[in-house]
Amino acid sequence: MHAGSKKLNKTAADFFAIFATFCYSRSVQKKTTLSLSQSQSNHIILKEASTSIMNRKILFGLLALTLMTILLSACRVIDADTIPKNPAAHMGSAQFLLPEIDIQKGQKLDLVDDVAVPHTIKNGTWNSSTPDTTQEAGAPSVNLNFTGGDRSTIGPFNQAGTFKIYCTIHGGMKLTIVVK
Ligand SMILES: [Cu+2]
Repeated sequence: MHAGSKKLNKTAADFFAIFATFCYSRSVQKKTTLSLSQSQSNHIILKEASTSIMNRKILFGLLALTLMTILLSACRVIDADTIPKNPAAHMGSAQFLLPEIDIQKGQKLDLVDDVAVPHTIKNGTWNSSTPDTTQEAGAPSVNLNFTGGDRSTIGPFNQAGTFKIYCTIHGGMKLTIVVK
């Protein structure tokens, strides 16, 4: 690439900022002209005043445009793929869709109720038909009510290990969370 194409790479925001500065200095110039022409006819003063107002309008228009450009480029930078997402465990009508999920230490976990069925999720597990309410050492406390079609986040899981949560409503509905 030669120097010419590098110059063309100036962002739109830069361009508008320079243009806005230029317009502002022009409007200041007009103001000076205005005070000098006060001894002249009212007609000229009015004409100068309206030019000054017009310049100010252009200036504000350009400032708004610059702001929009900056905001739009900011939006482009923060694109959906770059936002860190929590891993998710999905729930059906009476079970977790997958019985186990692996996550990284320090991560949170989204629990997603995909159906119109309520679930109450707590620390513990099902040993056949008997609930075991043990909360492992280092496990974040979990006590959540889902009404159906909703989601919630648990954690962060700050210790490596195996942690279990279960649904108190549905026998056998449990999830093992392996934190690595
Ligand atoms: Cu349930």
